[in-house]
Amino acid sequence: DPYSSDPERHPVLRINSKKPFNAEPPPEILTESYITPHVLFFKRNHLPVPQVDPASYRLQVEGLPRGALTLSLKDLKTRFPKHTVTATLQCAGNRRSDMNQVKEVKGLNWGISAIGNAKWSGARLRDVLLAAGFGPDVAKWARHVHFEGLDKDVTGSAYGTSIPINKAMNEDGDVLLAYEMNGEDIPADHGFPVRVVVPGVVGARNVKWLGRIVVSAEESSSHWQQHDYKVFSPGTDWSKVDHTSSPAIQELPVQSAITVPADGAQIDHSDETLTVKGYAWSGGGREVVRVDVSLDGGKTWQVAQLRSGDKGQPDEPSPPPGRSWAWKLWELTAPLPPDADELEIICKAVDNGYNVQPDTIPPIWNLRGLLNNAWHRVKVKVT
Ligand code: MTE
Ligand code: MO
Repeated sequence: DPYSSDPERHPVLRINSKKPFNAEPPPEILTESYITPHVLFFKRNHLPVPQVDPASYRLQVEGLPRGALTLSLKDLKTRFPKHTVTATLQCAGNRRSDMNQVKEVKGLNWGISAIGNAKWSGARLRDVLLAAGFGPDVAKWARHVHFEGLDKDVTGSAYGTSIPINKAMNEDGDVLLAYEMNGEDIPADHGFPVRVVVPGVVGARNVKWLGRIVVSAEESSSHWQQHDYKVFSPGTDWSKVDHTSSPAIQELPVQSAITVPADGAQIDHSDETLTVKGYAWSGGGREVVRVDVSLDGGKTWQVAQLRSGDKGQPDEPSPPPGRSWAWKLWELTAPLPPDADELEIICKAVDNGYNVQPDTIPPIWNLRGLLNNAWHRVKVKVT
C-alpha cells in the first residue's frame, strides 16, 4: 500500500477521501483562529505523501543559461534571506458540494473549509531564480515557471504545474520556497521539506514536496495544468469540453462563507441577538473591504466587522496595497428578527477592485465544480 507511510491526522478532520488523503476541518473550528493550526489545515493530496530525507533532499533549478542549480535544504536556508508571508490557501474545489447540489459535478465533495490561513517562511523564489542566472536575456523568452513535486503516481509521473514568470519574479509577488509553516518545519502533509507558496493564486499551484523548478517559454504540460483546474460555461458538458479553450486558473475570485451558525442549526426564539461568523478572502492580493450579511434571504443587509487577527488581539499590520494575501475573519451580532420561524442567512464580500460574488450558483456552474464563490447561504430554524 503506497499510502501506508502517510502521516497521522487529527481526528476532527472531515475526510473526503482516505487514499489519497483529502480532508477539511469543521467550519465552526476553522474560524476560531486567524492563523490556522497545521493539524486543522485542509489537506489536499493527489497521491501518497512522499517521505523525504531532509539531509539528502535536493532541489533542482533548471532552464537557465548557466545550467542547473542544485540546492540542499541547508543552501535554501542559509544562502537566501528568510522571508515570512501570511497567506491564505484555497482549493479551487472549495464549496464544490453546493455546486453539486445544483447539478452533478465531478470532484471531491468539499464543504466550505478547503481553505486555511498560515504564516509561511522560506526563500523568495525570485532570489533563487536570480542566483540561478535569471537576467534580462532570460526575461526576453521566459514566460512560465514549472514546479514538480516528489509525489509520483504508479507510472512515475510527478504532480506538476506552473505559474506565469511575472508572478514569480515580481518583487511584490511574495512567492516563496517555504520550509516553515506557522514557525515550524512544514509538516509532511503540507509539503515537507519545501513547498511553493504562491500567494493569491489557486491552491493547485502551491506545489508541495518540491523537487524541481524549470524556467520555460511554455506552460507546464502536466495534466493538472492542461486538463484540470479550468472553468467552462455552464452549458459545456463532458461531450463538448475542449480544455484548450480555457486558461488554467491562477488568481482566485472574491470569496466568503458563513461558518457559524451551521446550516440547519436551531436558534432559540428567546435569544435577543444572533451572531454570525465567517471568513472572506480575495485572490491576486486584492483586499476584502466589506462583508454584507443578510438575515432575511437578501431583503436587507448589514455590514459585518472584519478582523485580521485573533478575537480580542490587535490586527496584523495592513500589508501594502496589492499584497493582501491573507483572509479576514468577520462577525455580525444583530437583533434576532421577530416572528420568523426560519431564517435564510447570506454573506457576500467585496474586494478593493469592487469585485463582488455572484448571487446564485447556476450562472457559474461548471462540470468540475470549480470556483464556487456564489453568495453563501445557510438556513436556520427558530424554535
Ligand atoms: N503539490 C503536490 N506535490 N501534490 C499535490 O497533490 N495538491 C495541490 C497543492 N499542491 C498537491 C500539491 C492542491 S490541488 C492544493 S489545493 C494544495 O496543494 C493543498 O495544500 P494543503 O494540502 O497544504 O492544504
Ligand atoms: Mo486544490
